[in-house]
Amino acid sequence: MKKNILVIPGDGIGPEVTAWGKAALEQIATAFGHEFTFDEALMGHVAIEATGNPLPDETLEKAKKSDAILFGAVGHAKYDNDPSLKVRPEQGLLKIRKELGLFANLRPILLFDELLQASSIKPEILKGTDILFFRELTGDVYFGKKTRSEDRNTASDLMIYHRYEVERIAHKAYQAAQQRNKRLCSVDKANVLESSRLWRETVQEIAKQYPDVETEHMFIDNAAMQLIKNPKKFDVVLTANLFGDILTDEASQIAGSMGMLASASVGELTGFYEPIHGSAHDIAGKDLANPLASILSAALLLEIGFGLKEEAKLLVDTIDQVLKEGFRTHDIADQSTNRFKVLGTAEMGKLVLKFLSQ
Ligand code: GGG
Repeated sequence: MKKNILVIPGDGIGPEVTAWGKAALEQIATAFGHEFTFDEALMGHVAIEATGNPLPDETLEKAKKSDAILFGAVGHAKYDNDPSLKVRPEQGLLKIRKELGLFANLRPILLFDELLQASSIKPEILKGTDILFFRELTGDVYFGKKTRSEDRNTASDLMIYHRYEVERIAHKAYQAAQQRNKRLCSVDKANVLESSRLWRETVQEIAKQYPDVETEHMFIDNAAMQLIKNPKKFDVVLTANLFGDILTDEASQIAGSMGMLASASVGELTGFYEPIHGSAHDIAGKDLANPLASILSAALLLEIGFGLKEEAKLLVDTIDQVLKEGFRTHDIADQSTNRFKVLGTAEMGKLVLKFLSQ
């Protein structure tokens, strides 16, 4: 198979981890006889520094022409500490999602048995958990009108959803549920928010087309609690942009760490694959980041982007093997025991490639 992949490393730990996602794709291409060519582009703080724009036109053009995008992260401490800055790294990410029509962000909560102990939740509660989140990506407060009063003392972000936005992601989530355990939980705040009432009534309509899937509606506050109390109750979770962002960070603790979760954003144009973690600038350049979420993002790119199931499974199985042999990055190493061999970013990346070639 011949494919052209655009790599956007971004900011902070983005470049450190994306290097290993890309290396894994190169090794898979060699092993299976595929021809993957790679190009690179700027986005986020690095793009602002180089061009003044968090999403340069050149990046967007390359993105539209490529067959898949492997992305790292955006963000920088400078902007976190100064909310008055108008041009911000995250604007690049939001704009590329909008421009590529990437309305569905799939976030699998993949729990490796070896990492049951890495979570602060009891292993017996976690074991067997397998959740696929569908986070809506082109609506909500992210894209609604933002205002600030003249005296700067009042601010608003408009939470806005259109019926078609809910419909299109609901179809994708139901279709995924049909291929899994046929259970879908739609998460909203319909007791308070009008946009959530539209969300719920739209999902109720779409549900009629999927009678084989059991539908449940849950308020976000209850979902946040159930995720910790009884994560096995979930199969496919369908939710809005902001709720999905928050719930999946919470769910990363089921998988052991933010450094273990990958995501796939799909929609109208090129698919976009990235770890769910941000730029983590506090650990950038220190060889402390976990490259496994980027390698798992590469696996999603192969499976969802190119339909290469066997290749994707090999990457996931290889990570499982590495973990079974006791290798860990700092974020997933249980500090109370010296049972594990704790590795830096580069050592972990190299080890995955070594196991992959065996
Ligand atoms: N790899 C994910 C990433 O870079 N996240 C940073 C971020 O600002 N994301 C905005 C959002 O998805 O809500």
